[in-house]
Amino acid sequence: MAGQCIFCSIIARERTAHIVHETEDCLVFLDSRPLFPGHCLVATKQHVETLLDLPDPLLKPLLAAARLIARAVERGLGAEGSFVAVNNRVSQSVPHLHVHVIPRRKGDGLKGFFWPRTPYRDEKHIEEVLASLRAGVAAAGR
Ligand code: DGP
Repeated sequence: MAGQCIFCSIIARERTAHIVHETEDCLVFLDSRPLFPGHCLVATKQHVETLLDLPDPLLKPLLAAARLIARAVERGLGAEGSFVAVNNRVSQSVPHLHVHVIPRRKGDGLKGFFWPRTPYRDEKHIEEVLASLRAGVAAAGR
């Protein structure tokens, strides 16, 4: 699958991405079109198209990784909460199951399904956010 699927290519390290965290079954990386800095995608390493296709043994590992990252955005980035979402087919632009974990703050402007995209200022900004997220992952894992 790695040849055709962009997320399989990221998982195979054939395509670059800013990787936040890795577990046995999932890879967590920054969304290249973030709603807010720190917007993470938690993808299953196994190529599964939608949540509906997820094999039972991967349910817990996927949700556990999403929960870890939801904690990490609070502990690492100081988010007040998070929006955790999965698009299945409709509005799903990459047909490889991934959970969006989006840091939220009150009054951040995310209303309904109008999603303002907030690009990183530069590579340094990405590295700062990555470092904070990784620190959050370490703190959340304790
Ligand atoms: P969805 O629309 O739910 O399928 O979300 C797919 C997300 O994936 C979208 O917010 C942008 C992101 N994305 C697309 N291509 C790439 C890529 O090559 N690298 C990274 N890091 N993110 C990508």
